[in-house]
Amino acid sequence: MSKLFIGGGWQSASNPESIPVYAPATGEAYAEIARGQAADIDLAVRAARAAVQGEWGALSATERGRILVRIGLSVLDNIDELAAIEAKDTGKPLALARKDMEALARYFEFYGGAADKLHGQVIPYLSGYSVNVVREAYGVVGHIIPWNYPAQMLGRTIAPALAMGNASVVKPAEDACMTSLRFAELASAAGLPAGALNIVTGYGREAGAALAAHPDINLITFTGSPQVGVEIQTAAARNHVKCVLELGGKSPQIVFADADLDKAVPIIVGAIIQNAGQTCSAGSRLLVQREIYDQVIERVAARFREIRVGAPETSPDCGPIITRAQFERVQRFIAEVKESGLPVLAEGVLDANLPAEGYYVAPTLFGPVPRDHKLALEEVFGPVLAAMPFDDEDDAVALANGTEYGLVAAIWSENGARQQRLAKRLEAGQVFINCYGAGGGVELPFGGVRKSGHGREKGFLALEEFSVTKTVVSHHG
Ligand code: TXE
Repeated sequence: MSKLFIGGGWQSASNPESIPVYAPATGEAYAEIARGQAADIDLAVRAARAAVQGEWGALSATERGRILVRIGLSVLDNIDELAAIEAKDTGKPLALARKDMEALARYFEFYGGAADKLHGQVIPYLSGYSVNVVREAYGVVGHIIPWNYPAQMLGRTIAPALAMGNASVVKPAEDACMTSLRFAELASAAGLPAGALNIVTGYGREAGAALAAHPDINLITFTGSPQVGVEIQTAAARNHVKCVLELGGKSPQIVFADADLDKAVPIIVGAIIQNAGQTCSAGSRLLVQREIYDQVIERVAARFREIRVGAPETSPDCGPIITRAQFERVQRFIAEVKESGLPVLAEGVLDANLPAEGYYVAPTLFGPVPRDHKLALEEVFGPVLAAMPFDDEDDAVALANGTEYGLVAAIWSENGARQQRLAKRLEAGQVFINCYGAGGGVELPFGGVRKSGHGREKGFLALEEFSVTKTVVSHHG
């Protein structure tokens, strides 16, 4: 589909050139998408503005919510088709793609139901005055989303924005955007008015940069790399536009000597190999109390050796990396770590029958990783786990907080008082105790601190993030 979805229908891009789409499982180019430009972004922003000022903006919150719920149901009605598109486009296991579609539907169900439930405030004030604080849509929201969970990210960012009455212009990642295009059609058929959702495919430096710098957007949300996050925030600042940024992490999984290892070990491994490690909240650092370090490593290593890497339809534990460029980046990172002399504690085995042109990486466990090593500090965005021993609670906290990131952290311990102490001291947007990710619940506010970004998506807090208050003061005395 090399067209753009603008103003409720398909439009040709201003530039006739297209971008090839590759299947990560085989390396085959199987489709093309439009290469949107600044002119197309401008058209989409105008369509979104017209929607806010027209039919979409005139709906009540309840009516908006009802449309969102219908969109969620339509996703479920078409789940097999959408999951197949997503699995081919991203290479992720079909079962994971299906879960992503369930999450996409759930975002619309949750925010559809919530659309009319964020109420204002009445503030007691001087006699003769009444003060109401009301919540309103920002207007036009720009969404720049990545390729690792294309459908989930779409739902996460546009469902709360639409629930609050904003209109959205989405620039999906050029590496994976096929589901967002099919989704736009489904949303429109489910009753979403023209212009409320616009999708402009294209490169980040072209369409993405044009969206971030557009003077007529009121809010921009971005999930992606910290470097691009800075560029987007800088562009938005020139127009005094608010930014919500989610920029990844180097999240610690902290295992104390009193942890239930039978429960912990499979979850620890799952938290780094899910989606081939291409998850912003991947548990990429394994911090283990020294007295059980060898025991934990032995068990985690045994599981690493059993990981099955494969194409989406083979029900693997771990699929390929998204693109040739990312594949080479991850391979290079692993090679550099090996060259630095760090011991490989376990390496997954790649089946000889895997398609030769697919982007498959063997999951790798390294340790003990020195605290100042690149692998201890930098996001790999691949199935690579860095193991490190620690001595006591203070040491665990120092190590856990010792990177520039702060997205997620997990504590494995049976000691309730310790769980609470640690939860307080860890610098992260989400802390999990004796679990990790917990199903990624739509209800759970998500976002980071420091280099992981700012602003919150998911949960009820996203409704506040995507709306703005107005204080109305009237004098009647
Ligand atoms: O990200 P980019 P890339 C991290 C992860 C990964 C690294 C590079 O560490 O290895 O980033 O991935 C758009 N103006 N994450 O290169 O470039 C781009 O088109 C406006 C973490 O894919 O940040 C895409 O839609 N937009 C992460 C989106 O930004 C621009 C998920 C993300 O691409 C742009 C992905 C520009 N100048 C990568 N340049 C997470 N937090 O989950 C690019 N884009």
